[in-house]
Formats: sequence, structure tokens, C-alpha cells
Amino acid sequence: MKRAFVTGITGQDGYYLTRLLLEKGYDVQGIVRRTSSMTRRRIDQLKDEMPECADRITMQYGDVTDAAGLIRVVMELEPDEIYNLAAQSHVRVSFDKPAYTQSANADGCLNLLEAVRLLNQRKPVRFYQASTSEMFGGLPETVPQSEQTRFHPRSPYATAKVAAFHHTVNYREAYGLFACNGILFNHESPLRGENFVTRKITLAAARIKEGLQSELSLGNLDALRDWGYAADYVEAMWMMMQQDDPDDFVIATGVSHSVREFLEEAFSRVGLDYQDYLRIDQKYFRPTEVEQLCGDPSKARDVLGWEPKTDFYQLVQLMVDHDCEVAKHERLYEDIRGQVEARETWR
Ligand code: NAP
Ligand code: F7E
Repeated sequence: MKRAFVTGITGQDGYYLTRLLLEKGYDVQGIVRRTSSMTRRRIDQLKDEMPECADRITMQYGDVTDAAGLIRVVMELEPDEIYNLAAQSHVRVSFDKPAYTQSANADGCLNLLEAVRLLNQRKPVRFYQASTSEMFGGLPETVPQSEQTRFHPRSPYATAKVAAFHHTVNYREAYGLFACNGILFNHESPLRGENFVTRKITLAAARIKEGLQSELSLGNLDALRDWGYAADYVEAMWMMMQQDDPDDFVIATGVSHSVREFLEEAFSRVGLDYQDYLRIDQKYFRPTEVEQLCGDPSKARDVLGWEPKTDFYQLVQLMVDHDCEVAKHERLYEDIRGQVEARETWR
């Protein structure tokens, strides 16, 4: 049985990658940060969905900023494949927390690469780094962005990811490690964090429809993104790790849409006009914006045989459907709470 070690296992991609690895028969080991309240909601959901595989997921406390801890865990577990998904992944937040973002996203990768280098002296191990289209910076003249496009990072998040990208390439060249970068464009799902724009929109549409929310505050609606489905994208991560030689790949759909289009599409699916509920709030604008991302995934198609299976419209639909169910449950809960409160007032 192959063993994978996944950092960032509690995040969106952590859920989808772990699901894929379990389906492929892997033993999956992950680290979680110690927090005062539990962050394992997605992995608990996965264990409920795949009870027959639950004993093949193991988690222990760990943090990518703790180099000594990482070396201990990696040397103890001796995984065959390591996926570094851990990051402070919110671009807007990175402007407020630049040093922490650098520490988690750049130094965290370097810490893990050191552990990989040590383990590789004992047994072969493969390393995946979660790189990002944010590294390109989205200047309109660079569209479509491919593996050849020059990096022009426009946030502390992106500058840290550029450093991690180069650390990964450098460890591959200097020490002959099997280390690869997946340069993934935006990928979303019903398990996307609620403060990323797609999920913020689909949850708002569903909640407004149920009478649980009255307006939606957003920032820049003109930014263009190449949005894909997270379940498709984790397959590309795994495929990169099965190649004979390590390399870097752009993973994208090749089609982009604006935030405004996503908004229109999501609200129309629940029979609403977004303009009746929208408020523009300056606090959601970024000091420097990434205007236009649209990837060229031809290398991934030709070398890996990877292609996206889900288009923009299917993605919006599956997110809206999921969040309508969430909102219906919230509504039910509100109704029950209202009845309990009414009874307590009466007493
Ligand atoms: P996410 O949902 O925000 O998950 C991030 C994960 O990293 C969470 O499990 C988080 O743990 C963990 N983490 C954060 N800081 C950590 C630290 N210091 N030590 C250990 N774990 C830490 O992000 P995602 O969307 O799944 O993305 C996965 C990776 O791909 C990230 O590196 C992201 O930057 C990159 N990426 C994402 C996209 C995208 O569109 N989704 C595109 C390109 C690249 P908690 O649960 O405790 O917060
Ligand atoms: O913003 C605009 C915002 O935060 C998308 C991360 O996974 O993908 C993600 O980064 C666009 C931006 O994603 C709001 O200005 C408008 O232009 O959903 P987002 P992101 O910044 O593209 C990349 C590939 C990653 O690597 C990252 O980890 O939407 N926008 N109004 C807004 N964005 C947010 N979050 N909230 C708003 O209210």
C-alpha cells in the first residue's frame, strides 16, 4: 500500500485529494494545526462518506512553520508521496498578514523540502508543491498564461508562492529530487472556503432566496478568472506525481469569466436579479488586483492526458445546488429556534 503525506489536509483541496488517494488504495497521513476549535469538518465529512476507508486516514498535529516537527514526522512516516497544500491561501488577507503569509507559504515549503531531502537519502520520495496562477499577476498582455509566462506577483501571497516555486525547482536540480509544481488556476467546489468570491456568491444567492440574508457586499466585479472544479484538479496533482520525470504543469480550463458573470449566473439559477441585492464595499478591493487569468493547459493535456471534466456553468450549478440545501437546513434551524424562543417567551 502506498503512503501519502498531505499538508493542508483540512482545506478544500485536502478533502478532494484525500478522497482520490483513498479511492486509489493509499494510506493517507496528514497534519493539522492545533486550534481551540476543530477545523476537521471536511475530513470528518469524508470519513462519513467513505466509512470503509476511515482507518486509512491518520492525522496528527503539525505546522509547516515548525521545521523540526516536519522533519520528525516525515522521517517517522516515510511516505512515498508528499503533497504540500498548506498555505495562508487568501490573497486579500495576505496584504494584512504579509510576514505570516511568507512564513507559511514560502518558508513552509522550504522546511518540507529539507525533510524530503533527508528522507530521500533513505528511500525514494516524491514531492508536490501547490503553486498558483497568482504568480503570473494577470496582466492582460500575458493571456493565455502557460509554463513559459514570466512571473509578476502582485500580492504577498503571490510573492511567497513564487519563492516556493523556485525552492521546489532548485531542490529538483540541486539534489535530483522528484519535485514538481502544479500551477493551478482557481478551482472551486461546494467545499470552498466561504470568504472566496464564488462560495460567497453561491451561499448569498441561496440564503437570500430563503429569506436568511438581505444583501451581498462585494469588491471588484470586473476581474476575470479561469474557474475549474477542485475534484478535477486534484486528479492532475496525482497524475504529475506518477510521471517518469518530475516537471511543472499549468492546470486550467482555458476559459475565463468575470466575477460579475459568476454573480449573474448564480443568482439567475435561483430566480433572482443580483442587482437588487448587491452592495459594493471598498474593503473587498485589493491594493493591486490580478485583472485577467486564463490558463493554457495544453502541456497537461499532451503530457499527462489531463483535461477538465466540468465547465463554468456546471460548476456554478453544482455549487448553487449544494448551497440551496445548506440554506434550507439553516432555515429549518431558524424556524425551530424561533418556535423554541416563542415557547420560552410564553412561559
Ligand atoms: P484552503 O482551503 O485555504 O486550505 C489551506 C490548508 O492549509 C488548510 O488545511 C489549512 O489549515 C492549512 N494551513 C494553513 N496554514 C498552515 C500552516 N502554517 N501549517 C499547516 N497547515 C496550514 O486552500 P485550498 O483551496 O485547499 O488550496 C490548497 C493549496 O493550493 C494552497 O496552498 C493554495 O494556496 C493553493 N492553490 C489553491 C488554488 C485554488 O483556487 N483553490 C489555486 C492555486 C493554488 P486550517 O484548516 O487549520 O486553516
Ligand atoms: O477572488 C474579486 C477579487 O478571493 C477572486 C485563491 O484560492 O485563487 C484564489 O485567489 C476575484 C478577485 O480568489 C470579492 O478581487 C470581488 O479578483 O475568490 P478570490 P483569488 O484571489 O483569485 C488563486 C488561484 C489562489 O491561488 C488563491 O489561493 O474576486 N472579488 N469581490 C472578491 N474576492 C473575495 N474574496 N471577496 C469579495 O467580496
